[in-house]
Amino acid sequence: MNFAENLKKQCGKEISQCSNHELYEALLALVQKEAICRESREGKKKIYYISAEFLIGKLLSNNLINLGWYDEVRDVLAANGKNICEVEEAEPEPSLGNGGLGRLAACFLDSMAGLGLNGAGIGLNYHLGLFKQEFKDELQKEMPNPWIEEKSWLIRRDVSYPVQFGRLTVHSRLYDIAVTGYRNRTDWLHLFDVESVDEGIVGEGISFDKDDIAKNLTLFLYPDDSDEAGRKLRIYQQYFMVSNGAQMILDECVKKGCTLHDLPDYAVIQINDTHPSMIIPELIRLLTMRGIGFDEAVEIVKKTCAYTNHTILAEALEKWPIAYLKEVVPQLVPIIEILDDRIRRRHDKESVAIIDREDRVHMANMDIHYGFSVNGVAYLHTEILKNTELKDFYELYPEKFNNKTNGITFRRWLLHCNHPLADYITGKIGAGYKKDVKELEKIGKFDDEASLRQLLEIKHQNKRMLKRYLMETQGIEIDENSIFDIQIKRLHEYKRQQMNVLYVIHKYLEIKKGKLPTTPITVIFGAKAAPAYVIAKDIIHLILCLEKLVNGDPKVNPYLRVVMVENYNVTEAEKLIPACDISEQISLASKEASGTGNMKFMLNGAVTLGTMDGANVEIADLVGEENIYIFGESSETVIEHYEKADYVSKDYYEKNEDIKEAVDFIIGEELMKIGRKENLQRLYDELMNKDWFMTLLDYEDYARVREQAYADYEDRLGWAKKMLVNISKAGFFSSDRTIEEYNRDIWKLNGEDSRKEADEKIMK
Ligand code: 26Q
Repeated sequence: MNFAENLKKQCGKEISQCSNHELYEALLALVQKEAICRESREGKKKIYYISAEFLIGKLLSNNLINLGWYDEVRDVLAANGKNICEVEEAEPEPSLGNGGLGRLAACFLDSMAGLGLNGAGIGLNYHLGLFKQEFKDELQKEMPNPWIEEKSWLIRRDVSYPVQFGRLTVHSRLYDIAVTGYRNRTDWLHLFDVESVDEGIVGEGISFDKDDIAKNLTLFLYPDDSDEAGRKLRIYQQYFMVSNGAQMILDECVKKGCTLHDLPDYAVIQINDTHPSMIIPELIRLLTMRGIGFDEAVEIVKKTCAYTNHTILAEALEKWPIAYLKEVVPQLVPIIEILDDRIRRRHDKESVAIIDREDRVHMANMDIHYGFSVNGVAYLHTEILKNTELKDFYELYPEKFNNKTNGITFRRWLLHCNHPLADYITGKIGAGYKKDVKELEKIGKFDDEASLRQLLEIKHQNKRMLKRYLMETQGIEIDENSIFDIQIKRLHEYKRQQMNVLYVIHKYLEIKKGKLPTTPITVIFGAKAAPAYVIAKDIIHLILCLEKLVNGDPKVNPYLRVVMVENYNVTEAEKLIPACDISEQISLASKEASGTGNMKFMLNGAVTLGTMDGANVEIADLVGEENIYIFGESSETVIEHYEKADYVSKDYYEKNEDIKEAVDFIIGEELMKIGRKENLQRLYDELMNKDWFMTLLDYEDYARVREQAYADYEDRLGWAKKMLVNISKAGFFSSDRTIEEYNRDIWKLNGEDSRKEADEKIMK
């Protein structure tokens, strides 16, 4: 039976008679059936990637690409008067992550499956996900984001474990999502859930009873942790995840013949930041319960667990009061105390202790002592960990430290999200780059005028598509002939959206004075702020007020527009990134561990405007200084400012007239008429009196370099050449490369374990 007939049978009626949602569900069923047929055979050793977040995005198209079905499905739908893009729209986006860390986990699963590694993801099935962002009165409102429909990618399994919290025991339920490998076998994402979850306890917005654990455990991702009940709930979630994960891992290994003494030959566990760190004491506990001596259990765990650090922000490193742990997971406390005691006997530096003098457990410290590998996520990040942030640990265990520069899956971030560019590349260099990204570099040779003009035309086409999308979904009007200057990422002061805003204010004032940009500019933001992060929400308020002011001013809006997209998520990113000209990566040097949006933009032919931070450093290295716009102080200088505590933002305000004008504008008449005094004044005060992330330090250089980028844009062919170099050098940032490095240096699954060769034969 051919595909069209198959689909028709699945639908139970003519394809042309189906709604887009019916077609989505029918395709889901067909894909799921095929994915199950391609389930991996178990090899001996397996990598378990455990993470509180998997920001997987919509799955239909991605799976169609990985199965090699995409073109056929598109054509069958088209032949029946249906548009595959509209069918894609019918799928709800799972919102199982906050940002970079969760999206990275999703890219890694795609690459693991694509490379045929014997691996799985372990996480939680949050019913309402991360909140949905709505704008009302120029403010962010948080709403629940129910994403699980009756028919979904979740497959309910017959697997359940007891998880004990103090006096309360909860029974889990496992749901699996198939991770289809590109032209390869299927791996699984295991998401644990509790059946007693009750969406009915959600009140206004995202408020709910934080104490009713059986009903709220897997309701939301990271509920507000501004109060004690919220923080405790986070510990409940973390322990629920790791206890289920650990029980499942041990069961799977035993089934394969593992005696538990030889666990490291069967399992390697990658701990994604400290959120799953309790798996260390939990595994020790479970091993001792199964008859292994404590000392040996510790040694086994040490050889099984590896830790990835994603942040250098001290405030983001998890430190749990031991009193909370005593309440939620009393069974782990004696184990953690022994682990701490052993470290204290061997080392007297307070900085490497697990339990500090204030009785807080430093999760990262436990990972470093009791895991065999510690990695950062970009070259600079790992260097800062070794030389500054984790220096005392690096001195103890230099052999544990290694760098794994992040990557992105090209299946989603090029083949799926940018068909015109992918087709163009295939037309020039063939399809080989889809499996072996090293071949992408070949596109760099096509720098003749005709080819460059084609590249510009593709960008223009993507800009038109974004224009249409924003009009249809948010009623926002933009000019496709303007420069698209985009900053999309979580809202955080260190990422410095506020610096971008100051520049926008400056431009607005210039235009008002009659100094007009040669090409109009559209500045696009997309960002969610944590519900309890007051200043971040003030920055959103400022952006929304500015959007209203600028776009509503007929003297200004032909030259400048500001757009804040609502509810920025993976789906929005897929529309925004292919249309971007200038990619804003402007974090304070030393603060952004890596960034992965920067890689997605580069791959799609945007030019980076950024600081020497995170993976920007590696991007700059690869493309050369003429193909990137770098500004700002170096990480060394920034770190020195922190050490000496000598940065005074007011000095910069007073020295520079443009800064003064832009900062004052925040509490000036025009914005006050639109916005709320309380929020704008608070943000102004923050910038003037604190500015912890040194916005004003870099502003002058930022504005200068941004002007330079706009000036260079006027030479369209010169610009297209920069785009081309960026695309051609992006191969390094494939997550396939990253995963190969993880496997080579940390996981060490051999060909036999990962079934790679055998499976490659099958999949041909
Ligand atoms: C911690 C304690 C309490 C509540 C929440 C948290 C929490 C939640 C999420 C802490 C951190 C996160 C997420 C961090 C994250 O996304 N980090 C990003 O990881 C990317 C992948 O490595 C990097 O590219 C980014 O630079 C880094 O910011």
